[in-house]
Amino acid sequence: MKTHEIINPPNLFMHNLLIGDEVQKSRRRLGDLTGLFQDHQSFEVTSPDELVYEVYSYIPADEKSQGQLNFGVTRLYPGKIGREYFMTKGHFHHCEKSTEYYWGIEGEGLLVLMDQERHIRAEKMFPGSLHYIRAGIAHRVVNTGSTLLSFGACWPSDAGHNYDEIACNGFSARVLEISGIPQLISL
Ligand code: PAN
Ligand code: ZN
Repeated sequence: MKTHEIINPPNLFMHNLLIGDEVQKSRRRLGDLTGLFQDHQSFEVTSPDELVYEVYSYIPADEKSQGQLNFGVTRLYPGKIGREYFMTKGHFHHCEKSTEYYWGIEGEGLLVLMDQERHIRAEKMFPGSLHYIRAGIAHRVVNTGSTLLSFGACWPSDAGHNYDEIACNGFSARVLEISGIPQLISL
């Protein structure tokens, strides 16, 4: 009979947060999101220091290695610039074959998805919602609620993030509050 070692995994995922020395953190403040929102006048009169979202990532493998996965939690704060809700920058993946899972943890929002022909659709996010982001689809999350929206993500280590396409051409629709309701409006 052989006794095998039983190992403690890293307990990084505590209370729906990623915590620990191995976790990478990034913050996006309004000042980092110039040009993202439609209403430039409202943007100019809001403090550039206002925190829009934080990303906590566990990246165990080199970004060039295939078959590996990253894990992250994004915390997107409530707010609006004019009628447009706070949102993530959004991106395509550099590797066009890469897929990704998102899942809702806390709060409410919309996951906006756009293909390479700029066809757009959105899925509601809520605690327990599961979103399979298919290959070649740009993805952005919008907080349409009045509380923190937190969601998890799992993506291939070699996916890469292509922000340039969205920075140049944006998404083909925006989520705006119209008559008190979040609506996905084509431009
Ligand atoms: C997520 C996103 C995260 C922040 O981890 O990177 O929610 O959104 P932006 O990267 O668009 O600013 C993911 O989709 N990773 O691939
Ligand atoms: Zn992604």
